[in-house]
Amino acid sequence: MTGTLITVAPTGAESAKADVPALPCTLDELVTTAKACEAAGAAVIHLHIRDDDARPTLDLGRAAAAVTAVREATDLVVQVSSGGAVTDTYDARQAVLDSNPDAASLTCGTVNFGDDVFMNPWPFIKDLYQLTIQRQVVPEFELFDLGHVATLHRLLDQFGPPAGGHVHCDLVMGVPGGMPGDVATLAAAVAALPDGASWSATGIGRTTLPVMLGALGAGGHLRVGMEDTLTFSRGRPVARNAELVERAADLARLAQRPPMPPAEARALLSIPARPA
Ligand code: KMH
Ligand code: ZN
Repeated sequence: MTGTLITVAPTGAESAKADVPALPCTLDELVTTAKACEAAGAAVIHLHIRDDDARPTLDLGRAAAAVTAVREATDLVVQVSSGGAVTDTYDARQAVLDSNPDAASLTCGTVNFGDDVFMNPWPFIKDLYQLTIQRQVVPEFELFDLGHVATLHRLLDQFGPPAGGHVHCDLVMGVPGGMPGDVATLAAAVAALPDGASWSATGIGRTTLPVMLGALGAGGHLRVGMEDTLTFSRGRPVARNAELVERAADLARLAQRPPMPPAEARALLSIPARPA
C-alpha cells in the first residue's frame, strides 16, 4: 500500500470572502496557505483565483501569477481549476491551461450543483482534454457522478492516454445534485474506474469525514480544503486550510499510509518537468 497523496483545495469559487473571512483570496493569502498546507502534508494544490474584490475570476494574468508564486514558494504540484465558477465561459475555462500549471482539473460531465448547473457537455470535455494533451498539462478527472466515470472511459477510448500517461481521478461526493458521499457509492465508483487509475476522494460539507475514512480504507488518496468544507466540526467553522490538511495527514498516518511528499506525488501522477 502506498502513502497518501493529499490535495488541498483552499478557495473554490462558491464562498464569499465576506461570509468566510478565512478564505485565501489574495496572492499573498494563497502563498501563505500553500506553504502552511505543504508543511502539514499536502502534495498538490487545486487553485481557484479571485480578483481584487475577492470574486472568482479566470483572468489569465492572475492565474499565471498565482501558479508562478506558489511554484516559487513551495514544491507543491500546482493544479489549476478548469471548472472555474458556474458562470464562467467555456473559452475562459480552456484558456486557463495557458497559465503554465503542472495539472488541471477536468470534469467529466454536467451536474446539478445546488441551485445551479455546472455545465460540462461532451464537445467541451473532449476539446479540453485534447488541449491538455497538446499543452502537456496533466488532467485530474473530476467525477461528480457515476455517469462521469462512463464519460471518462469514452474519453480515453477515443483520444488515448493523458499527458504523462497516467490516469488520476478525483471523486467529488456529496454535492447537492451529484453522487452522495457514502461508502456504498464510493465503492461503486471506484469499481468502475479504468484499470491502473489512481484516485482521490473528497466529501462536500458534512460528508467530508465519511468519505475521507472510506477513501483511506479503500486505498484512495484525499482532497480536503475550504472549497469543499467550511465546518471543522459541528458548530465550529474551519479556521484555516492547514487544519484540514493536518487532520487528513493524522488520519493517513493512523491508517499506516502517511502523507506523500510532493516529489512522490509528481512521480505517481507522471507530472512532466516544466520550463520555468
Ligand atoms: N466551482 C465549480 C463550479 C473544478 O475546479 O474543476 C467547479 C469546480 C470544479 O470547482
Ligand atoms: Zn475546484
